[in-house]
Amino acid sequence: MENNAEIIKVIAATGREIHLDFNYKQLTSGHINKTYLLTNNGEQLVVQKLNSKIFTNLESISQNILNLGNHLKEKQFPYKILELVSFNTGDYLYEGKWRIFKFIDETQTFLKVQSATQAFEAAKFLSYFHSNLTDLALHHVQDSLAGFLDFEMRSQQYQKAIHNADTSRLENAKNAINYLQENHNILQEWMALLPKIPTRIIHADPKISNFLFDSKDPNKILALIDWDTFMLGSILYDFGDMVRSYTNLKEESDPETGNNFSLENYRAIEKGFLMYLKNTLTPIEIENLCLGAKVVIYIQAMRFLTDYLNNDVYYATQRAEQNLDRTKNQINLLIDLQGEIGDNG
Ligand code: GN1
Ligand code: MG
Repeated sequence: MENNAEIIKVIAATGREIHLDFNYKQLTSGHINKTYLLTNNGEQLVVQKLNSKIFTNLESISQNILNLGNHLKEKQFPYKILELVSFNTGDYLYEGKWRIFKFIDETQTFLKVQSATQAFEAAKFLSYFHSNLTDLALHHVQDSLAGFLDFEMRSQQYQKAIHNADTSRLENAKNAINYLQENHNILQEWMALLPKIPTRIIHADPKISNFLFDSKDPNKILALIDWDTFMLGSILYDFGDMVRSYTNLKEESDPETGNNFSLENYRAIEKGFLMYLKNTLTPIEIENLCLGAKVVIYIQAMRFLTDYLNNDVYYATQRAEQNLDRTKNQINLLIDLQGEIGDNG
């Protein structure tokens, strides 16, 4: 938790006076940035201290948020759009790492999908969101996180982590390491597919906790948030990350096996995602939705395991072994997905 004085300084830097009702609490669902919900003078704001070691292109990220927001406003996008608050300097960043958004009121979020209907609604929303971006030229989106979609590089970082890991962590991770080795073909198939699929603007983090639902209706979405990873890449990544998040019947840190994957939710995501994109996606993209799902889960398992082997330097953890448990959770999901869908999607 940052100290009071620091947060007061950030609010003061927008020209706001601190009022009697000033208070804030930390929101903990993000793994990388620190996020606070703050009240002051009857106004609610989302204040974030960004992890500038991980997000090194913060200026580009602000620019992406502004460009996308303006584009969606021009198109009269009928949902809430993220709105940055500027500082006295006219910038959207303070001391290079603090950022403020207007709060979107009367909403709720979920860490785990509640039903196939909810999975369908989120996928349909993302489909509609994407259909509103097809006429935005690619150059309006700058690289938000270098190497994020470079899976060869992720593989190399993982090999390096294995090489440098403590013997005890290596021993604990033995089964996970073997599983990733045995399923390396998923990554190879993806690398072979990549040159055949188009580059598009993608969100790159459409997990369920990044949707704001109506506080009174768990199936009504008011906004898609977390625009930090907008980048150019394959739309199959977004499809895959939805599957990773909405078919998982366990929370992301739960390592238990048994009933990990919902085929019903998978079908709901397919249906929702194609709703507004059926005529936009190429046949090769449509044929490879399932490979997108498998590779995103595979890579996420590898990313959590890399961080575990590196002694937890990337993802925030609340307990020891959490990154290993996250890895197991992704692997259990992938095993069940492959068991139920096989190679054909
Ligand atoms: C991270 O920070 P957060 O919770 O928005 C990560 C995503 C992962 C996700 C797993 C920049 O997202 O790629 O899918 O955790 N973001 C980054 O929950 O690495
Ligand atoms: Mg994110």
